[in-house]
Amino acid sequence: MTKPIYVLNGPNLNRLGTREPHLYGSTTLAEVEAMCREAAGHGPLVFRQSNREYELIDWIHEAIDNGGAIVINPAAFTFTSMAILDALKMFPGPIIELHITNIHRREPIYHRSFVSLVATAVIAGLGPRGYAVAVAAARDLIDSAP
Ligand code: DHK
Repeated sequence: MTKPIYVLNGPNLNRLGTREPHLYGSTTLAEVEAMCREAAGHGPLVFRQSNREYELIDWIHEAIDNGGAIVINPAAFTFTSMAILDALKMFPGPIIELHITNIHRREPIYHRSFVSLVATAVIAGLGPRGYAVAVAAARDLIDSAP
């Protein structure tokens, strides 16, 4: 049984489509989910968003027990949450950190990611299409694992 890719999204991403479109574009979160499911092909995929840190941590724990890979856009928790970092440290599979924007080209407050300390890879600045790239890469990493 192929383990699912967990695509987890942090705070305010539920507002994609109307949230600062000059930064995040006009693609909605539902459209991002559809892009992820298409990129996953017939593979299982869990796609969730929360504005609550504890929920993201609970879902990471679920992925620890059931998931094959994590694609995570922690949004603002990227820069603040040691709790999410500590949870991700327990995950045995590949972790791809995903940001719609190039966080390194933004204000300095966006330059230091806790999640990058544990991520297998970081994708930042591709816009919403970055999710599809991340899911396809996660699928390959799962399939090529020894
Ligand atoms: C999304 C957010 O909500 C911001 O807090 C991050 C990230 C950037 C993104 O580019 O997807 O700073």
